[in-house]
Amino acid sequence: MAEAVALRQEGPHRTSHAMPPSVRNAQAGLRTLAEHGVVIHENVISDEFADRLRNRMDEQAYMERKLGLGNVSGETGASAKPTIGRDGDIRNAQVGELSDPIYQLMFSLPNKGQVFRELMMHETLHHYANEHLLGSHWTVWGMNGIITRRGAAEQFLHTDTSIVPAAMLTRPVMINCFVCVSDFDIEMGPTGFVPGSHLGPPPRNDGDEWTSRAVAAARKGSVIIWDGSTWHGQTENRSDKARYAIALSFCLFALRPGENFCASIQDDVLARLSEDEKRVLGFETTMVGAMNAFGPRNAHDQHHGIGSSPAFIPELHRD
Ligand SMILES: O=C(O)CCC(=O)C(=O)O
Ligand SMILES: [Fe+2]
Repeated sequence: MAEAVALRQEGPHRTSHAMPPSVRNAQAGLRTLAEHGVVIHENVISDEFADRLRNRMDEQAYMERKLGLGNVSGETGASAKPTIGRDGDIRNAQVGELSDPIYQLMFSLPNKGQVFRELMMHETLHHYANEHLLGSHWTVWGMNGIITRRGAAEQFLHTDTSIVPAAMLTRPVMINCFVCVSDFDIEMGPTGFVPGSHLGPPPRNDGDEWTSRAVAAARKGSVIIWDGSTWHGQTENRSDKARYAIALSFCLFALRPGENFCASIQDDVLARLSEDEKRVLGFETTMVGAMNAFGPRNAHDQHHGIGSSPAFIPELHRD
């Protein structure tokens, strides 16, 4: 047992040979994604944009720790066990915990800065969602920031669609656009993949969660795009450089998004969202197929779907 743990931390499951070739245009990227379930699209965002994202991540991460609100962990963060639906032993930072953690996760980035909302609206990423999800109406599933440093361990392989019954996974339902805000050197714990696994069943977690994985080494500004059903997991960070990533994923509108933005967008953020941003976050209401109707919670509430009446209509009586 001790030996197995040591082996995992060494990362015996890595191979850098089997990733499909990287691309620089979406047409090639979509073909690769359909065939292999994963593709690296280089140079999607500029260095300047990546640096703005990184600065905002750094400040937000620092303040979340300072206030005791940060989700941090030691080396087993997001790797502790192959328990579907849980993130390992992630805990809240102690108030004033200012040292750089091995692993920090920030949920709900659309609530945490304009620069994240700018990324959320990126045309190339929307193009991938439109095409890979076969033209179906989609919404943001989640948008999280992940920072790993030396010591972050290899994560069990998993799929992001484990919430969807496997029998329903007969076509793409989710796409993850994993934005490399820093370089993803081979030693920095880039995400590892089992190419082609999106076409087969999910892991059984009987040991197959440690199947050999191809490592997606990438440059800052690249986006690693995968089908939600592709087996993947972070590899160990054995470098002195921090790995910064933003996981921006989109799912069919017919699924309930992981971060339920219609419920969780903060009031002052909602007041500043454009109609397009609201649409992408799932606030659109349409009578054709996807009702998603929800009205205001009181006469002055702005928290309601767009595209239908914002009237506040409580239970009414004649007298
Ligand atoms: O941090 C990583 O490399 C993988 C993260 C992940 O599994 C995800 O965002 O779904
Ligand atoms: Fe994942």
